Amino acid sequence: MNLPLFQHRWPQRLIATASLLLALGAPTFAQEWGNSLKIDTGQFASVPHALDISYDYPNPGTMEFWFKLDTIRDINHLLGKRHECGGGAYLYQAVYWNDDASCGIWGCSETVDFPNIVGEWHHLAFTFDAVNGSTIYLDGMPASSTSCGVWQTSLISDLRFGTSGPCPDNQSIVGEMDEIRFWDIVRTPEEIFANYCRTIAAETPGLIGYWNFDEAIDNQNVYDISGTGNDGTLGMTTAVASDDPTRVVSTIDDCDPVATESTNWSRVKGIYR
Ligand SMILES: [Ca+2]
Ligand SMILES: [Ca+2]
Repeated sequence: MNLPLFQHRWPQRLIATASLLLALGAPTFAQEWGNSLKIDTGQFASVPHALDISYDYPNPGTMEFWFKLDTIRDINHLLGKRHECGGGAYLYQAVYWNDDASCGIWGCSETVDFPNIVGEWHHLAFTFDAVNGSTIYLDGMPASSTSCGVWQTSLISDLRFGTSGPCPDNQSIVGEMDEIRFWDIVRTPEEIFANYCRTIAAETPGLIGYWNFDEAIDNQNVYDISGTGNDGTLGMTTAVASDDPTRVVSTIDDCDPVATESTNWSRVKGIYR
């Protein structure tokens, strides 16, 4: 009896896929991303000031995270540690505006142009080093590099996700964030590419902040699972309030680093044009 076509093909495909995975190391095509943080106007998560996530000059570092914007505003603050809104009153920030994504630590900033991203998940990574400069990565690929100037020290303010310091409500994002990781080392291009499509072990060396928002839906705490202990809250406090984002099932479900590389910035779903 002839088997249906798919029953013939699947074993071959599985063998081919397994061979490909072995050849490539261990890329991950499908991940369990748990929950993400869904942020609406005037909502954010807040992590109290701590020296180990301050990146005082000249400490090097890497920041990376996933985000999705459901509405594009003039200014969309993704995260930031700043004490005033506007000017250079920040220690570090990430923002999407004017069809560009920018990541910067004061004195050291990178921008990548990528328009038309409504409703799409993207990954940004930013590395900085007083000697070797900074680089921004979009969806695992380096996009821009430059040298760094001297940046701030001793700036005391909350770290916020979904907005930046006391910036007005109309500059917070309307969308989602997930899988925010801070490092006290400059991750290499190979490390960023190999890991942006996967969750990682909390004890990975150099990891100093890891917020994955996988707590229970009604938990007001935003735990730093890196072991550094920089836990935050939904909104300003653990009280239920209108500044609280909500948790939803994360939909980062199509990440494919092999496709990203092989098509050179053109992902499977045509995200990067
Ligand atoms: Ca998550
Ligand atoms: Ca709250």
